[in-house]
Amino acid sequence: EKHDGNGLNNNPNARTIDILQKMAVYYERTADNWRTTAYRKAIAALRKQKSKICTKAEALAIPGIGQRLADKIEEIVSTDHLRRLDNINATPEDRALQLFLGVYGAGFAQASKWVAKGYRSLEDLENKAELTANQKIGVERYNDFKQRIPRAEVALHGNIIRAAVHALDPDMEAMVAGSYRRGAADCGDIDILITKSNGTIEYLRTLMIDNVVPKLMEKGFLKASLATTSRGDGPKWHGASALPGTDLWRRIDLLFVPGPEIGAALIYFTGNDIFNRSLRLLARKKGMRLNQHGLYKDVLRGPNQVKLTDGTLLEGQDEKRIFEILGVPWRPPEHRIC
Ligand code: DCP
Ligand code: MG
Ligand code: MN
Repeated sequence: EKHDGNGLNNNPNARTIDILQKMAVYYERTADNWRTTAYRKAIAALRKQKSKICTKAEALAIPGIGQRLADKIEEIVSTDHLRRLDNINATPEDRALQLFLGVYGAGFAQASKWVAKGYRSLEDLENKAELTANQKIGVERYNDFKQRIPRAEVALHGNIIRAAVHALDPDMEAMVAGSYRRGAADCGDIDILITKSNGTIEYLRTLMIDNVVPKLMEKGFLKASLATTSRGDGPKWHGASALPGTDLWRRIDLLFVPGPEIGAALIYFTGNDIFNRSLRLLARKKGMRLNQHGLYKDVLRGPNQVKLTDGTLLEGQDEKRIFEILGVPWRPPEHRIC
């Protein structure tokens, strides 16, 4: 049975969750991490409830829901509405800010600048603003990128990438991760892991960036390259793709992973992000460290928990084994929603 990737099937609190979700999205966009986390924790807790939570007292009895959230839950249930959500869209400036925050690559700072310059619409941005190449794409394809991608279509994009990758190297693998792997009925973007059991990151990257990506651009499947990063999270390519015969652009992310790291990378790229955070925190509490490359022990930390050494690799390849070593019961991707 497929769900929305966020565990919302016939949930008695679906309406409440829907409104809290909108608040969470708002806070996420305004980079209010503290509130975003509080809302998402409350949403996760509500999802687990078997009955409808109607009063503040009922809400407060649930771990992970505090006073303010409990007030809001009661307001939503009793009025079928949340006034705070209306306020977010109260003025033309607010509405413009919300609109601009949806432009790919535009953060809060950029969106605020556009508002301050007096821009109020996408047309304003197109006609008056000085846009970077990526921002131009973000504006032109605003309505495309905003749309959810049906699960079946995500699979088709995955198949095209996989076929292209196999044509060059039959030992290279392409796996669809992200919300798709969590079983979502529709996804915000397409997340694909590219790996080879004995392939280095450099090998994978070169093959993809110098061969597969240009070829798929030429074929017209890939539409634009939006970002390539190689630091921090590891080599990643962000771009856009569209199925043959359509002009609906989708956001697609490719992550390159050497074989020995595939288990840790699968955990990372399957998410969700909150689940990842809690798993990493748990590892830390047990004196280990989990990142997208592997699970490590004997990580020396100095004052303020600053990491002094990388530690010894315990496991990177086997996803299940990482759960085992952490002492966490195996959680299939569909249940990795926090
Ligand atoms: N990820 C993470 N921390 C972040 C961003 C992402 O751990 N700050 C990981 C977990 C995500 C995965 O990367 O599940 C893919 O990121 P997406 O932003 O594509 O998120 P999802 O695929 O989970 O959801 P969506 O359907 O919105 O794309
Ligand atoms: Mg995704
Ligand atoms: Mn993504």
